[in-house]
Amino acid sequence: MLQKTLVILKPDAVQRRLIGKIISRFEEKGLQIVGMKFIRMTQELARKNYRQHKGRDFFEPLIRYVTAGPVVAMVLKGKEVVETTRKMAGFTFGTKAEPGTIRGDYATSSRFNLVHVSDSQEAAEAEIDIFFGTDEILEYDAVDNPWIYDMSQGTII
Ligand code: FUP
Repeated sequence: MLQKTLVILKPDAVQRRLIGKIISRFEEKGLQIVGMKFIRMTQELARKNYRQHKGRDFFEPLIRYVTAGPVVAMVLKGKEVVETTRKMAGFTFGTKAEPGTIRGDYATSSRFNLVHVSDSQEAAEAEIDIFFGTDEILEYDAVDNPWIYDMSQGTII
């Protein structure tokens, strides 16, 4: 069974012209893009997506950051995709993120950290609903999946 998660390439990723590199990492890992849009995050979307942080001292600066320019919102599909994409993003703060992760390789700030990635399956489902209508998720056969996973026994290994 394959899961879905929400990934957002934040305004610093767009401004620093890193979106191609970041998307390539997810593609090369074998994850499937089933939704993607280039949008300006509205105050309403930002406040909804980060509602769990309301009241924290970094909440308003965070909202200013993610609404400051266009973002790429994506729905990625894959085996244990929430865990995989969290690992690929790396620790929240750039200086603490492991090299080899997106933040570890490209971020130094404790706020401007390039990507948002849902942190649980429940959060992923709720966040996908915030940014995507059901008609904007495109389910299609990934023809290379039988070589990304061993699907020969009816399960996805
Ligand atoms: P993450 O799941 O790694 O994106 O991190 P959090 O959900 O804890 O935080 C969401 C965003 O708030 C981070 F991406 C950056 C911002 N943030 C701060 O600006 N300061 C903090 O101390 C913690 C988070």
